[in-house]
Amino acid sequence: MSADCIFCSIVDGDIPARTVHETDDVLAFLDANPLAPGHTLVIPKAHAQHVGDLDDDLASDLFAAVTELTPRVQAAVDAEGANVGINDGEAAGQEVPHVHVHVIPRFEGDGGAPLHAVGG
Ligand code: IU
Repeated sequence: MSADCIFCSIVDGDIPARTVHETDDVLAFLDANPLAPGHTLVIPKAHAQHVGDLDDDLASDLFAAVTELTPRVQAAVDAEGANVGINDGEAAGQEVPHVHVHVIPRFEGDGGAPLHAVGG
């Protein structure tokens, strides 16, 4: 838990979120400003700012939740694919300093950019 971390407040239940999955160590909830229907964030409950701050067990638990959730999220909104990614560090666009994996459902012809469009 880190003071002033909005995602720690969500973990603690002090700020409401639409939870879609929870284990002892990981929480997944719907993004408050979704880029697509079903846009989900998967986070470690313990505060860590950068992916490099995660220990191996927590990184493994986090990715296990992502692999389990991604097809379920896609199915829930009838998506054909998903972008799964982490903005790590301010330079990469990280706005909330608590590691979170975006699972963003994608639809044929939705006009969104692929991850490899970063940097033009
Ligand atoms: P980023 O990778 O740090 O840029 O993404 C932060 C995400 O957290 C972004 O998609 C926000 O819509 C989302 N979010 C949220 O779901 N709930 C909040 O209270 C806040 C941000 I602040």
